[in-house]
Amino acid sequence: MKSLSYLSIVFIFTFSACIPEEVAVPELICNQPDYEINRTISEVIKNANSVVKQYTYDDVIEAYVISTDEYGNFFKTLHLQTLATATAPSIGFSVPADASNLYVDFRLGNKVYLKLKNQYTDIYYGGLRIGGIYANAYNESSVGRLSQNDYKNVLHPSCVTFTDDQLVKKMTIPELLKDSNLNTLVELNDVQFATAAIGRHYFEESNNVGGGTNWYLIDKNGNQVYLRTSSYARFASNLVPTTKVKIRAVLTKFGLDYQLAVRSEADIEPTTARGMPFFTEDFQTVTDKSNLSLPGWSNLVQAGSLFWKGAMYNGNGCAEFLISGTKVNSNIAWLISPKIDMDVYKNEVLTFRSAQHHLDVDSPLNTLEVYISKNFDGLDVSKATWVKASFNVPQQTTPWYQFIGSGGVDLSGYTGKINIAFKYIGSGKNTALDGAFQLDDVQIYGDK
Ligand SMILES: [Ca+2]
Repeated sequence: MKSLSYLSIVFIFTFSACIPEEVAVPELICNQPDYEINRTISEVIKNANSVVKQYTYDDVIEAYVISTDEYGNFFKTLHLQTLATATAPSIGFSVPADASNLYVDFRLGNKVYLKLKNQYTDIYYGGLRIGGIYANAYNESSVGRLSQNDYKNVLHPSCVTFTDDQLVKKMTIPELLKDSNLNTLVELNDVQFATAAIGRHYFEESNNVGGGTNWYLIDKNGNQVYLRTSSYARFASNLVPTTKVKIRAVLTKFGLDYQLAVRSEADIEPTTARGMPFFTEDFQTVTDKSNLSLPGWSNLVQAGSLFWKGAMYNGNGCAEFLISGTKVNSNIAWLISPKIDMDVYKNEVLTFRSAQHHLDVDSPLNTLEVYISKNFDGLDVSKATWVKASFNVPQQTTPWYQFIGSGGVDLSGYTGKINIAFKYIGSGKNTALDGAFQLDDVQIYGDK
């Protein structure tokens, strides 16, 4: 993918609406002034925090434009980043500005100077914002849009433009999900839209979360990240690709959710045929806070009296083991899948996602374990032979409620019918061992 050159942008903007034929474009001369840089973005970030603050020094920084409002998926916000060096990854930030068609002056890849004096900074969901000031109805202040009169005094385009290829960072989903990547241009390869998105549009009114739709992109290890598309995106009503894709996007965050936003549909490049799970459970039919009861699944207590429950968080259903009520020494409960036939596909790989909250220590006495059995009778866990599988267990340092991919659990050695068990271990009495675990998106992929 190539960013548009200055010439072609001016050409499209000026002529394409009315004249379809090619028109000779006069050569354009760039004569933007250069400013002396005396501050780095990392220095600005170091001095910013969640409380909005006015910037009092006469400082100038430089950064490169990585977002565009040309295709409607970005609106009144510019995302900019530094150029990565051999020792320092790129650092990004956002600048809200009360202006439409920002792309005309601030083209993709364009180096922009920012004059910081008297502007405001804050850290919002982990990302630096530079802009004006905004006070809400409760008189709480935060960074707001630069005014229409102001933004051109703060943001100064230069004559230097880099390509996408010079600015983008290729990474995997686990590498991606960090605040330090916010507002930078990233590329994910070998990912696909989650099953729930197939046959659906980028934006759907039935899945409208604050003016946009979030669909999960998933990798072969069960890692997921949202792709967010605004209802105003020009491609909002197109269907999402059914293949695997290579995707370039800007990483943003809302609350706990990392969200990728593409500049245009061209950022989503179809690659190879998608992997199709032959077994999936997304827990969307669970009832919040009720003992889990799904067709074919077993929910069995080995110690204590608590079962796995259904949980709903912001519309996402998952399985959860949460210690509440009776405070017994040991809580152990097994959530066991239906029988899965391993003779239909080859090269089977299990993936799922799990999260923790209120976990105080990384201990075998408060954890989630996964087992596979070929001889579970559906009733008695102790009579079956269980083989433990290793996966990425959420750690105490994993942010609460943040689902992480399990990694691929190789099931290719199994034949016949198997059950997969998710075993919770914890203590209601020892409050150091009463952390909760959540489970979602159990999938098994295989080749025919
Ligand atoms: Ca779910």
